[in-house]
Amino acid sequence: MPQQQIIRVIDSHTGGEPTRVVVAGVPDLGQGSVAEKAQVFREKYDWFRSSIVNEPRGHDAIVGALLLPPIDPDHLCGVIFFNNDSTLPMCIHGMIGLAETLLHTGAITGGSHKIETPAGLVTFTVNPDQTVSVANVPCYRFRAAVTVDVPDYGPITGDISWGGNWFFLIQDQGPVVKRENIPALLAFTNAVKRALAAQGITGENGIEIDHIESFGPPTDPAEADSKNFVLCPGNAYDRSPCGTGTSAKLACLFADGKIQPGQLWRQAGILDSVFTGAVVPLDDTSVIPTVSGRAWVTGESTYHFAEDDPFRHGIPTSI
Ligand code: PYC
Repeated sequence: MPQQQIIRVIDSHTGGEPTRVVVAGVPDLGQGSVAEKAQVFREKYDWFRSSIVNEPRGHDAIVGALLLPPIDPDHLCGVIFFNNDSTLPMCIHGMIGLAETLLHTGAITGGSHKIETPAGLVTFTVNPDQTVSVANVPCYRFRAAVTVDVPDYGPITGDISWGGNWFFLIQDQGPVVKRENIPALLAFTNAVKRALAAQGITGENGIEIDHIESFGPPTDPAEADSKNFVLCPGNAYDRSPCGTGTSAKLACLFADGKIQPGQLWRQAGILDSVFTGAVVPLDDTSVIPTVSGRAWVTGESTYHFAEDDPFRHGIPTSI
């Protein structure tokens, strides 16, 4: 990396799930679309990704966000989300964290803003109660009631849905969705993910299903309609209810006629933090979900890269 490059980040969490926005020192990713820039980032700057989110500066749950200039001047910015594994097409907890970060720096004072992501254009809106609502990309259920044989668990049936990432959604199967069961839920969802890959069950166009979402009853039905546990790529679990996972769920609920346009769904995560969501139908197959939650800024850092630090570019997750 260039000697003088200063990398500055701002940390936040959304419902318990951390976001680290890189506000200075973003590498030059060329002139392409955000999806093309994400490709350049994966091919040429994996050391940068690892430096930001992996230990010793980070940990498995952190989602990083690269702030990019917008391609369309009517949009606020572009963003590439990334984690301990690679880049993510979209991330709603991260988008809420980004909005809170931009409020914190004074880059915005409120309002609605269009943001370019590899998955497409999304809009966030800062609400008077300090929550942020994210109108997501079009989401849809790809396949319903798909059964996969999971070694040690038996047949497990779920829906495959696009919520900005690919999800396999499982209802009331496997370990009970509660905090004490996190190790058991990690083992179960990893086994499902491996079985899907081994049995060739994918998202549309053969794309890997890299998020597994297990649902059960909420801890308190007065607070939420459902509780989830979400396995993300890189063997991390989402501390929040996962906004793209909530979008995938909303697409399934709508396809099943279980929610109507505009009807509020309250999705709790494994820590019982809640995202609310609703859909607007787009066409026969897809909906635009809007998901709302709250983020808090937790810190700001300037990173140092000593030449003789063997772990200046992070410790790869596979170690
Ligand atoms: O909130 O969409 C989300 C998300 C994806 C991965 C982690 N969080």
